[in-house]
Amino acid sequence: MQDNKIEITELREKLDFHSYQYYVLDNPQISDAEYDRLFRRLSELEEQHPELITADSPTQRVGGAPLEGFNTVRHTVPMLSLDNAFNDEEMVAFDERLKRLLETEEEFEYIVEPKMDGIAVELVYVNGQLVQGSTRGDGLQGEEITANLKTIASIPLKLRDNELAIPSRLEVRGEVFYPTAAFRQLNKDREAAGEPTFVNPRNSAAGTLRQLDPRITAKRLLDIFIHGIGVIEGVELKTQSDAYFAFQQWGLKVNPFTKVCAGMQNAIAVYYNLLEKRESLPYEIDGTVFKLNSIEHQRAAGIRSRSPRWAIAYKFPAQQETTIVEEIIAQVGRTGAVTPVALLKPVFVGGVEVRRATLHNQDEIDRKDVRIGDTVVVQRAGDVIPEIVKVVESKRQKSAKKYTLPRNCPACSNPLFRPEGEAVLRCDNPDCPAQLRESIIHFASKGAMDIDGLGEKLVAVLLEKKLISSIADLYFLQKENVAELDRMGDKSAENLMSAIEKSRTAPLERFLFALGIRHVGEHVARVVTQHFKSLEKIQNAAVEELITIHEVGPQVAASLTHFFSQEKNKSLVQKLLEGGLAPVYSESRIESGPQFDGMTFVFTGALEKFTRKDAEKFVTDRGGRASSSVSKKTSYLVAGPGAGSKLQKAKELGVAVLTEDAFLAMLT
Ligand code: I6G
Repeated sequence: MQDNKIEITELREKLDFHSYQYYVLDNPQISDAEYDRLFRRLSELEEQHPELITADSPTQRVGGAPLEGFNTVRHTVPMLSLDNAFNDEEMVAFDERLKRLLETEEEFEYIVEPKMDGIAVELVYVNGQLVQGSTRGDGLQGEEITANLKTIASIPLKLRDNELAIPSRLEVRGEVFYPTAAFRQLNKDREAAGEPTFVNPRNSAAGTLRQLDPRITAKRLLDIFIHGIGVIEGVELKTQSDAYFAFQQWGLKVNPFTKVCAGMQNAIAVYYNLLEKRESLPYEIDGTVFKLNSIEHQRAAGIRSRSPRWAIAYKFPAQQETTIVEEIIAQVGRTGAVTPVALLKPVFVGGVEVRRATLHNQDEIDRKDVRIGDTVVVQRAGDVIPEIVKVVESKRQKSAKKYTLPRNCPACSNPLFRPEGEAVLRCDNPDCPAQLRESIIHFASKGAMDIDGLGEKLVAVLLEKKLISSIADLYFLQKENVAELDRMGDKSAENLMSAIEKSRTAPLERFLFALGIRHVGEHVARVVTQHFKSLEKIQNAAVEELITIHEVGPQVAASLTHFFSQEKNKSLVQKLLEGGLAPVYSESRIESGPQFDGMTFVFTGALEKFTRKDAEKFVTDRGGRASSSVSKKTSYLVAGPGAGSKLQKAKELGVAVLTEDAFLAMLT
């Protein structure tokens, strides 16, 4: 019995430690399998000795039977909300207001952190034990959701005992959120099961926390960041950053991007830095939160009725807005895919004007029931084409008109077809003028041949005036003819001619991408080029050899060989070469300093010291390979803050993990 008790205690300590390493520090020390083995052993022992089960045992995260409903609990100290600011001027005004209030001209220290788009909750620890968890509710009272919160692995059931004393009572506030990858998987699973999907991670986090059956909550991989104190007894803290340090000591998870800044201008710089990182974070944030760092200053500033005077949310531009669908058109892409596109009443989304949004295909139009004239919610994220999230049904007018894709290509009238297993309609006319126009636009675009000044409009004019009728004709254009076009003139024509001239010696990988071969994006073009090193070899490559290249699968291989086997494409390449196009394979090899031949690097997390593209170039310039996935062949994983599953996999496989600084040190 005594032995069992000792083993149980040891197992709980081990599991707590590894759970903390994995879920709070994002720094797993053992494999999932090893963790499961320890967990099973503990469950087994507790089953044999139920009298030894304690409320804070790791086995007790997933509670028993479903609840009937939630009790209401009163927060000891009201949970306030935050005022919002939307531009730098408002932030400066906030800073000036505080200086006046506290009668000082000295710069304040601010603590800045991402504002999670999640659900506010409170956790109550008594003598280190989690005794209660609740939602914010109306700020004064919320719903008691302890059983659900206990299922969140990054919430400690008992505070970690470190050098720092454990407060006799601690009430902390935080934001529960759904990590983006887990959210996508959840929706995928729900769709497969025929269940309604969630609109966004925030809604799914809210729905999950309100589950009456904690076993369902446990299956959803929610996470939390702690950011505030309601009550603390027995420990004195001087600054907000001291509080965050203490949270971490006690095993509570704090956002790793939190920064202490001297003065408002430095704090604003952190806002812009996080705005840039927004897309690469593994969760959604909708702004940043600025707080006075000094707790004495916080006390002196005080609170209004619902919000503190010493904190403010500096919101990011919204990534969703509502607007009206003015028209739906069928757009023919360069590969012949016919996509419905909604033409929208122009609206600013996330600081960028949006006029069109993709509707993907007819199934999508039908599923979302989007009609011409509807008010819709549009969303944009990073470089992705804006899309329609949903229709605002309450605003639907009687005049709203349904839309069905045409049976014939809108550009060439060729009958459209839907390949088996695909959702899109296609035009397979090799001479379709829309496909030609789109391929030329793609050819000239930035990531491809980067022909400055040759955009959509000019391509359309050149085609219309019959100055070109294929991609290759670009290299036979005469300056005089271009200069005669409306709104061109001598100077613009000269600029275009020199941009075309420059593109004659574009890197081979960009030329391969510019050809617009299906499934050959920038990354694939790069790995294929690095393997073959010459256009001729790529043209003659066999499927068998192509599939030996890491990251080239049968689909890509088939697409490449098919493209270069077509007479039409062979003569296109031939004519391009005759027009003086001479794509160059340059290893752009840096021969001095460290060399990475035979090594593969993977970059993950939100890199702070360099962009992913630059990092990959550092590696390839020195003979190494940059890959997007971790495998046994990976030499190094370079992990920035917020690294998740790739870091975990690297640890499991024993792949060396580098910080950004360690990677930079390798280059010198
Ligand atoms: O709603 C909130 C989100 C994040 C907050 C907050 C926060 O700090 C990072 N902090 C305070 C003080 C309040 N609400 C009231």
